[in-house]
Amino acid sequence: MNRARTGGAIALAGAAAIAVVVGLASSAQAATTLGASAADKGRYFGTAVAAYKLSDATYSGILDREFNMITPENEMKWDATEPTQGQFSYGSADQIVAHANAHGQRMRGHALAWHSQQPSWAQNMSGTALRNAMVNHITNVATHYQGKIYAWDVVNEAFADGSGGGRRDSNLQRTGNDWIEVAFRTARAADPGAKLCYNDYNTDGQNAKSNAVYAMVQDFKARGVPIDCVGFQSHINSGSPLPSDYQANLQRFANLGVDVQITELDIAGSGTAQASSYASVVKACLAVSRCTGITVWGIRDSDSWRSGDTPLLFDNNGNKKASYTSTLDALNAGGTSSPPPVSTSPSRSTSPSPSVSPSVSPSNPGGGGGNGCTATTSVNQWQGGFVVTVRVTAGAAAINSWAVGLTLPSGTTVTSTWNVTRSGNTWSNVSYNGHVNAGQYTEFGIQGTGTAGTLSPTCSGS
Ligand code: G2I
Repeated sequence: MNRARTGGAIALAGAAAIAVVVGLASSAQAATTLGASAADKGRYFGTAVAAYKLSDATYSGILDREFNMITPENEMKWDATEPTQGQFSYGSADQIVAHANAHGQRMRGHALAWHSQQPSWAQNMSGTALRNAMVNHITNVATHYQGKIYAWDVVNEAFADGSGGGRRDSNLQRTGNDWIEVAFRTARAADPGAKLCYNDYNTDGQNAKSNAVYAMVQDFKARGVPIDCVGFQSHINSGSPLPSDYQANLQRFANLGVDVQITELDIAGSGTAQASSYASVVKACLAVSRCTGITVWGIRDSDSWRSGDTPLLFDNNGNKKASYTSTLDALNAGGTSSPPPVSTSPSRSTSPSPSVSPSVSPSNPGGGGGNGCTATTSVNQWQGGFVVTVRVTAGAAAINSWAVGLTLPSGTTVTSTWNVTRSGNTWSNVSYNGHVNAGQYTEFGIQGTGTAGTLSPTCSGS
């Protein structure tokens, strides 16, 4: 990419894309839907979906024809999934996931930790209680959807607007500056196969806010905090216009070693101007090899959270707008750079990288002979609470069951566990994770209050 020219070029990109594609549109090869065209470029094209609209035939007809990625607009948020503390409610979100499964669409999960749309019980919490509640929430929701989510917005909108470049004040922020990395580590432990994203708005160009996010991502990558992607919401309107350095901004994040995604695109306006801006966004994403996909924040204008801005690709009756055509044409015309690796799931192993947690205590090999295993622990400690991730690695032969001996220090209380059954100080496999191939590993988690300290796990396998 020619960075120096990006600023000027992008304003013209939309019009250029429209012009270029007049010819291509009639070509036999041009894809005729957004999802198919994006897929041709190794990307996805998604939309936000509201569960209660799925019974609207016009709505679902467009959804299933055009889109191959779905973000629940509200159904996976904290207030929806844990309306009462400890009581999880997945009905509407499950409905969307079932729809996606039935129609070959993938899911973006949105959003595990956010200052907004918290249930009232969480809004009234602070300190350790809130931190523990957040960890428990993330663990439960990400575990419920384990294996079903392409990418999670783990943390949403944690940075302040304006020139300060700092964190947004919130009850979560006041639990300690490390709340974001704790959220990411917790999500990784619960669903190791999901890409983990930080998502925000007003970060679409280079500014104090995006610089602050950039510094955080850089720091996370340097310290091994598990982050895989950054979402750029891209709610574009006259007060928040499409920045001239949109593509350059995506590229600088991609250069940090994360995927970038356009996560909530809508553009106020109409006609050619709106169509041109949509094409510019598409062109920018296609020009950044790690820009893996685009999601628009709703289907018809009437579905939008800002319906008065007519910001989407279909009119209130479900007819394609000029912006739809410019978007499809830009997708079909794109592909000037090498596409990102095509995969339907993250390319990592199904287990988190060893670097996700700050401390690792090796264990004694257990069992002996060919059926041995080792257990190692990674402790994520904050004031008053912890998450221990225990990794069970099979030795030279596969094992069909395992038991980890692990004694937590006095003064600790276990508040939740996952992927494990406990009997005193013995932690054993559950039905689905007993079998571990030679040299491979599985992980389980323990969340508690108090201080975990240095742990010395043992392992026996059979
Ligand atoms: O605000 C636009 C988006 C900004 N980024 C994060 C997104 O999660 C956010 O989405 C919007 C939804 O599109 C709205 O539908 O988030 C809003 C809440 O912050 C959603 O609005 C809420 C209304 O405020 C509630 O009164 C309503 O009960 O939608 C709820 C469910 O319809």
